[in-house]
Amino acid sequence: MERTLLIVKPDAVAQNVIGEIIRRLEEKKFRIVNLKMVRLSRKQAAEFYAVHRQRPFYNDLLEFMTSGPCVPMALVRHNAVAFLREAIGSTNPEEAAEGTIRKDFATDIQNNAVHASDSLENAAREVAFFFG
Ligand code: FUP
Repeated sequence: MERTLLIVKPDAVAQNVIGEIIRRLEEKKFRIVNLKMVRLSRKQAAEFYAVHRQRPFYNDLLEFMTSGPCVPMALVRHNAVAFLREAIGSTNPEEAAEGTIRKDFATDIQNNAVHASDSLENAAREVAFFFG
């Protein structure tokens, strides 16, 4: 079993689809082992996305991630990291596969509904970031 992190981002919270996203994850046999609603500070968002600090979209990304509450959750499943990446779809919703969370709920590459850890190493870091 692996543990990974999903964040329902502020755009998806504003669309009232927290429950629908959780329903899809539970249907795919992810077990929620921790969950909360948080409004990230600028400092927290900057730390979470520090790997992107040199990228041109970094400032806009921080503005977006601090624009409203988000819902991080720790998920457990066999092959959780890869399965969750598949379930959310491509970063850019125009490239996301049918039936993925981003295909259905993302607006554009920034307002893309959810975050999911992209490796086991990042999953451990990101779960610890929110849940200690
Ligand atoms: P992902 O792992 O799919 O979330 O994608 P990345 O790690 O490449 O990007 C992290 C976040 O940066 C994305 F979710 C949204 C934002 N981003 C942009 O706003 N513009 C871009 O061109 C690329 C990423």
